[in-house]
Amino acid sequence: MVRATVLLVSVLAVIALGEEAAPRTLLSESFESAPMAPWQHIWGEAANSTEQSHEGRQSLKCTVENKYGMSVHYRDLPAKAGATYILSASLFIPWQDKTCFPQLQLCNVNWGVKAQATPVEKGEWENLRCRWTNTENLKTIRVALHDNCRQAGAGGAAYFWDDVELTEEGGISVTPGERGQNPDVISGLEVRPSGGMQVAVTAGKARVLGREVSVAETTLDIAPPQMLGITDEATTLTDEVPVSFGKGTALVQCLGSGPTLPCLEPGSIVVKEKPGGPGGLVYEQGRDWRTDGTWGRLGRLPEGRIQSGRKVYIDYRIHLMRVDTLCIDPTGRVSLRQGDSQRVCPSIPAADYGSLALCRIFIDYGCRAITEKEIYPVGEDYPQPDVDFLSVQRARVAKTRKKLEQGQDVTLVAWGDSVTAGGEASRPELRFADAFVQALRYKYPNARIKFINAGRGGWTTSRSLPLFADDVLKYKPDLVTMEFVNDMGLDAQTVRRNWSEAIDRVRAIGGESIVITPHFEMPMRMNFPGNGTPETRPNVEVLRKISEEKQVALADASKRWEHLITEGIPYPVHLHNGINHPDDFGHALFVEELMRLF
Ligand SMILES: [Ca+2]
Repeated sequence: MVRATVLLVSVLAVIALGEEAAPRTLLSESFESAPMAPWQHIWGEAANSTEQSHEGRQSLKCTVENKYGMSVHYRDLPAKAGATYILSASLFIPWQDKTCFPQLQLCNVNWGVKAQATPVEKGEWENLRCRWTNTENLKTIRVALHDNCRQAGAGGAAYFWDDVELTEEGGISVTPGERGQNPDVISGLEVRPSGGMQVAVTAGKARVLGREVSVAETTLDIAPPQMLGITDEATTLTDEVPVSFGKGTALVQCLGSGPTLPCLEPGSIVVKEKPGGPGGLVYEQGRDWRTDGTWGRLGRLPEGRIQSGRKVYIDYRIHLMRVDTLCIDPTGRVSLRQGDSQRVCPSIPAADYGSLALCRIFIDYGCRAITEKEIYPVGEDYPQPDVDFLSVQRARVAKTRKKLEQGQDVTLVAWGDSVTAGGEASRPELRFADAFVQALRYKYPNARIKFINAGRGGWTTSRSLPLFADDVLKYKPDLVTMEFVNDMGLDAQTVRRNWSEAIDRVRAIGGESIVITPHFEMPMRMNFPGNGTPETRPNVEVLRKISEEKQVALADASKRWEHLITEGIPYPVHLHNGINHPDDFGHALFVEELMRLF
């Protein structure tokens, strides 16, 4: 009875979520210009042509090769579990043509046909249409325009495609910033806290290695969080009042790469006159020294018993963080892959080959028991942005893209704060601005790109704007990327004024701009309500609005970070300084969002 109820509830949940999603266009291609995103092409020839068109001036002319009679032109698109796909296209087969068998198909990535439409007309445009529901939870679907008759000697037969459109309706999707739903779970398999450091997985069914497996209800022990004790750390306390991560005397093991980490075990600090065990004075908090409790920073109280400049010895404890991955193997057994314990950036253990990663458990600093907060179901991948939205954004950097395509000189300035400057990629070439330029160089090998990094650590637009002429405009940039996570603390009006001014001044010298929304900072700075991580900083929405009003391209990194929880990734593990600087993975996310525009 219990199991039936769980099953019914999950089925209803899927239906409810499915009904919320409006149909959206994944692909709309009229072949009027160079393809916006890459079509793949493996047999025969295909090129935009003015010989025939259904709508507009051009269509895609496909010419069959001779050896096997093949012509294959295709595109892969991300698919959502449970969604229905409707593919349509117009096809023209000339009367006089040699025998050919063009078909419109929806396939998986191994060319397994899921739905297809075959023409009956010759000598006039015909609309083909097919539809398919993703009950197999494919992650990718392939739209194929092809002739696969495999008859030798068909070489030269040609036909024309136009107005290819793919829409998606329904499917599992969640509100941004919410915990995910694993697309390979068929029923049950919810992971819940089960008291202390235990989790329970409810019975259910999953798709593992392409097969349906049954999983019995399972309870698992999660290893306790690791804590380290530090003894006799010798230091000299200054009188600076300890505040947050930057002021006061730092405990060495709480120091990250610059600021301190909030990894101190509260109440664990003991400040002593002498190292070792008993003997010597133990100084009192509030009388001899003070701390703000969280950040591992101390200060001497001048009226206390610690003489100025005198060495003291400190004992304290710090927490480490860890991510475990809960897996289901092909026999339906549930197991746990335990991750490494680190002060920052612990790795996320992968599932064994052939096993399903069901859920991640995030053991943050100070975790004492598993609650809902620690449980991160592995859900769907980040969806591709809406095709129409992306095409609008791409048009806003059209001048730069054209110059890149034509192999001209292009000057790019990255304007921003410490993150633009590179904090905290492990190597210079992994800083997002450098990696973006490198990606452009790979994509446009003939272009000559001059790159200037105008990132200044700790600065906001208010502080940077007075130097804008010297930092940015004097290079006469074709393109300026703008990133300021530090602006999240400014008031909305100032953000609006500063960014508008910067965009206007770039435009006035004929340049284009990209507004980059910031990555996520540590949860404490984001004020997350409940168990989700929705974007909470009002200035992010202000930036999106400015990009719309000013008609400049948007690279929405914030949206990408917001989705990490849905993918089962606890985003704080990608903050290299534990506070506000992304690691290499975080920098790569910026590059991905920027490259969507090129
Ligand atoms: Ca057309």
